[in-house]
Amino acid sequence: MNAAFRPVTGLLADLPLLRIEASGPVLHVRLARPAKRNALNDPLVAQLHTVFVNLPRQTRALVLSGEGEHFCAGLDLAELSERSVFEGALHSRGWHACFDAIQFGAVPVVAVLHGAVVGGGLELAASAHIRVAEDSTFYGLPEGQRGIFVGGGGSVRVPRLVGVALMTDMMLTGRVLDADEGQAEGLSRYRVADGAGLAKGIELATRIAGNAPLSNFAVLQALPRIADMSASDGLFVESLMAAIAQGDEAAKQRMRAFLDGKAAKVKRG
Ligand code: 1HE
Repeated sequence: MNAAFRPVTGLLADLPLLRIEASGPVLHVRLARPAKRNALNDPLVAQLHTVFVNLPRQTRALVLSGEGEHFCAGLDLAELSERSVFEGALHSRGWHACFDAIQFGAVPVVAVLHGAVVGGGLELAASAHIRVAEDSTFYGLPEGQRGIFVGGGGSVRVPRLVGVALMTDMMLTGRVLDADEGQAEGLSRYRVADGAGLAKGIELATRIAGNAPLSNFAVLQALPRIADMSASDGLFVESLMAAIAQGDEAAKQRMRAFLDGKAAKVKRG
């Protein structure tokens, strides 16, 4: 773990199911319920939501990971049997509020995945903007086998990553994808060895945090919405977003720096 990361103070220090540390503009949020494989019970979802609507002012990028052997075992099944139909709808809407706060929040989120990324754990991972997967990662949607349906935005976000056909297969047959299959199908963008995920996630988040905040905001807010629009509407919204971004002082400074030979060139990867 990078020595520069320090526990946060204030409101975010008081969330017992999460472990939260900051290093300058990068916030690292760990699901910290390893005895239950980071299964998402109501308090954990509420605490996650609290983080994303109360980010420290200096935060520019966030790394999300899970403590223990697994990223997240999904919905806490112990809570499920007690719920009425109406409570089930409200519960799902609560997850939507939390995961929307992640996807459409103020800063880009890099999820570092290992072990089980299943059910609601995959829905959570899908609400992040970039996913890094270690060798041990495996993905499943056992909702079909549990007699339920996705309720944390999975039916909206997962097909946008892997297509409806693969999600249908995973839900109907219980098919589990390993880390390489997940990478090939688009569930992760980066594949690393076991134990290397956090360093990669922090490296990416640090790079992202160096972008102009309004550029990152445009990527997070405009890109997914434009993808859902007609081409004509999308092009119009793109023009507006481009005009707003280029008018920002950060953009002007960065363009001047390049023209003055003070900014990095684009290099081969
Ligand atoms: C849990 C949960 C959970 C573990 N809810 N308690 N999700 C699932 O169907 C996945 C269910 N879990 C598993 O398949 C396995 O636990 C794992 C593959 C994730 C991990 O296996 P393993 O061998 O490392 O751990 P374990 O021994 O199975 O579990 C350790 C403890 O965590 C044990 O509790 P203990 O008190 O006996 O020690 C488990 O009961 C507990 N545990 N997973 C509650 N999910 C809004 S809709 C979303 C719908 C869904 O997410 S459906 C998918 C639910």
